[in-house]
Amino acid sequence: YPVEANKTSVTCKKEAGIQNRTTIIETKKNEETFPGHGEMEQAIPIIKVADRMQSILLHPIHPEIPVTDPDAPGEMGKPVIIDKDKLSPEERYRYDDGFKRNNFNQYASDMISLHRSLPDVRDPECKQIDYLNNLPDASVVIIFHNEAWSTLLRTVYSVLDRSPRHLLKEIILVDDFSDFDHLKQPLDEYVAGLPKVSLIRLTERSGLIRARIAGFDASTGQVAIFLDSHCEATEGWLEPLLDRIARNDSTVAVPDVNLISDDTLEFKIQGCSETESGGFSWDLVYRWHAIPEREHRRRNYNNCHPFRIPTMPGGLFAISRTFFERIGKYDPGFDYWGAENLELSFKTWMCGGTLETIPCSHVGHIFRKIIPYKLPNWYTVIKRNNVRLAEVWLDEFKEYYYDRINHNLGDYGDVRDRKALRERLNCKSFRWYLNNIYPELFIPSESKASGEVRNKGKAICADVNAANHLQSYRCLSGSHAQSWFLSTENEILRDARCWSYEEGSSVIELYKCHGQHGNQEWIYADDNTIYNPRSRRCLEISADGMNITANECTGHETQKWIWKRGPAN
Ligand code: LR7
Ligand code: MN
Repeated sequence: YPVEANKTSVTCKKEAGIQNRTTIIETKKNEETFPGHGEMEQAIPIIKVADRMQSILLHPIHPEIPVTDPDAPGEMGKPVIIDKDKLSPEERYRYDDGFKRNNFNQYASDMISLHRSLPDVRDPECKQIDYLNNLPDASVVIIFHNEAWSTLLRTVYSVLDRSPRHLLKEIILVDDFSDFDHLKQPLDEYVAGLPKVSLIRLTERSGLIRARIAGFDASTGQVAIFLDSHCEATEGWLEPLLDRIARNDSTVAVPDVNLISDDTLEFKIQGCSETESGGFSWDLVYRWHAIPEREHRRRNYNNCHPFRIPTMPGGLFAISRTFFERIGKYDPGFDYWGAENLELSFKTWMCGGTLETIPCSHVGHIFRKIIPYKLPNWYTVIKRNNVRLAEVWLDEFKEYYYDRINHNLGDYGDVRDRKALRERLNCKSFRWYLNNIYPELFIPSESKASGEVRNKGKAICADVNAANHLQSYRCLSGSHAQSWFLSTENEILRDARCWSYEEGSSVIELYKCHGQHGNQEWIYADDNTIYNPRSRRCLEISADGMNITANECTGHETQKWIWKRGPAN
């Protein structure tokens, strides 16, 4: 690690790596094999192939850190492309098994060095910034449940290799009661040999929220930084986060998250949050959206400057120990997964803090479509967490969420402690949060019309199919799939997804609302037509009642629509 953090130590690895290419100091064999990997023993042949390519080079800045061969798989964040058909039956089994266990390509991950190099994705301006000299130190808390060996250890090494020594107090791994063999004794032994790393074992499955609390409670750094167990921190990731907290200890700092492909492990330069802000919809799902103009203006259109976000994705952030304690960490009643990111976001803002994304700090995260591990019942778990969240923080706005769950709250336990905490902290109202921090959020009561959209002639409603296209379906009163809102901006939407006319077709797609009118503007006229001015098309049901599309306006009955609650009735 660097002995001291100063601007010049944060050199672009790409250039430096090339300069030092020839400085081979030793060739370590099996540096990164899976120690005692049990039933995963078959992994070793492939790892050896990777090792053979990994002549260990001298790190350009910190000679004690091994640098891998620039041509080894995945170096510089390049994709690992595997032709599955060319694999032997055993290898193909390993490939499929790895995917099944993780919902990402473990086989590809296992081929990549645990110290792989990454592109320097920072804006050049980031390297000119002077960070404070006496930054607080950080404890990095990495929680995991049944994580793959290579992704977990690559997360750890990315932090060890790329954090200034004096700023990294420790790394705390928290095992949330995993049952994979490689995470048992082999991990104990491996971690024993790593500097600054310790491992906590939870004795029952606690879920990610209580696992993070346990990791935090065991940590001692002035700042706690939480990471998922399949991340890769990039050069210079740490200082920008700590700097914000050093300047204001109630700032919660979120790095700019780069996408790592679940298939090729490619480290994508265009991360999803690169230019995006965070919000939520009334089903209490986190949503990405464009940084609003008011925020661009506030920071003088400087893309390197931190920007304020109404909510955070949840997995990756830095927070001061005192602030996290003051605002009551997380609700320890949250089980398994979900709601904690919105809870922390709401209370940060409502109880006197600031939540922002730091564009100069980049950390990669493997995004997967579906989580691979077991939850007792996905819907019930998330609903329970969300109801706890709504009861404590949403005030009268909780009813919008309850509409989404048919007012069937279920057993959500006791939230009196959490309400008392909010009282004690004297936090502001949710209305204040919406007005001041998230004015872009669509408020259902402000809609011009809502409910089902029924064709006047036929008793058929606007519904949505699996491809996210509008379809016709018999009206099912009260079904969420048929429940829409007409906003004051003339969007027709639900859960941050707007009816979007697809240029060059007649299909209407349900797509992220962009707030720019155009293909998402629908005028509900006095003659009961629903009209998109840009395409000059009207919503129409086909003569046989089978399809809903946007076509040339004719004024026929097939183009007349009645809102359940709306201006026309
Ligand atoms: O029961 C569990 N116990 C755990 O320890 C379930 C999960 N976990 C661990 C798991 O191993 C992982 O390290 O918790 C972490 C998060 O679980 P993931 O990776 O399966 O979740 P995710 O990345 O799909 O989910 C996102 O939303 C979650 C809501 O509760 C959490 O906030 C996750 O941290 C969050 N991930 C991110 O925000 C990653 C960055 C996205 C961006 C940008
Ligand atoms: Mn994750």
